[in-house]
Amino acid sequence: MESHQAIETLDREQVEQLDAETAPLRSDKSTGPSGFKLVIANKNYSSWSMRAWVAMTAFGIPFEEVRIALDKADTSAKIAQYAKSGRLPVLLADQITIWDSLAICEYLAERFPEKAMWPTDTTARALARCMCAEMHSGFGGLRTAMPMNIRARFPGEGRTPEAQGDIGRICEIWEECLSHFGHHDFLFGDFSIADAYFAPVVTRFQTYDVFLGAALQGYMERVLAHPAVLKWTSQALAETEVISKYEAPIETNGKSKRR
Ligand SMILES: N[C@@H](CCC(=O)N[C@@H](CS)C(=O)NCC(=O)O)C(=O)O
Repeated sequence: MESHQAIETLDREQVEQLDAETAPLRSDKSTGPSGFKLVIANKNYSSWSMRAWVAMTAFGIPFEEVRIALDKADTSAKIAQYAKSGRLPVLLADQITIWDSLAICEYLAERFPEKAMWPTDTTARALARCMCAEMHSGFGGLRTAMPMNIRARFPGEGRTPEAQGDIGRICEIWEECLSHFGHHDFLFGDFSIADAYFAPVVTRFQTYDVFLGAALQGYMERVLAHPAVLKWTSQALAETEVISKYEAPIETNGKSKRR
């Protein structure tokens, strides 16, 4: 066959070129017996790490965990051993490096279709993807004024107009999902990637004492009580590193109290 011949006739130079071209996608790092190594940052502070970790844990996907503390002299060098993006989480799997939380979730959902990590209903799945995409690229007001800090309690702080706008939008989409699909359980009924994606928002609302009304408080309590979330948050509480820029929230007048 033509394609077979094409492979056979690749000379050494072409193989080397192909190797070089695909190098950024491959990983030489061992993934251990589970086949997956998830590299994360501090459990107290890293919301993006939490999303991937909670999704893998909630769906019973075994993985080896590597934790790199943020804000240290050697943080960038340590992250660079795994990802050129300089950001965590990173999943090492099947000889490739996946360096983004949403791509990690999508990859795992494809690898394990029987686990139904996304809602099984087409409409619900489309909405779940929209919500995760909106979280992934939006809610900058909330992320800036109310950084994740599971250990801390800053009641009433961080309420900039932008954060308030984001809180309103989050309430709107949670209410819509819970009433149409969630039936007072998780956003789309069973726990899905969408709930893993909003779990760090739930911890923020706890940290900053954002009250959303009885129905949404119930949803937040169910997320916080989910075994995967509980495991992450209890391990976050046991961490001792302090990152000062996440320890002093922004005042409502927009001025930063951060050191
Ligand atoms: N869009 C990325 C964002 C990842 C990200 O910003 N990660 C932060 C930690 S939560 C990070 O690695 N920061 C590196 C640093 O602060 O040195 C994803 O979804 O994975």
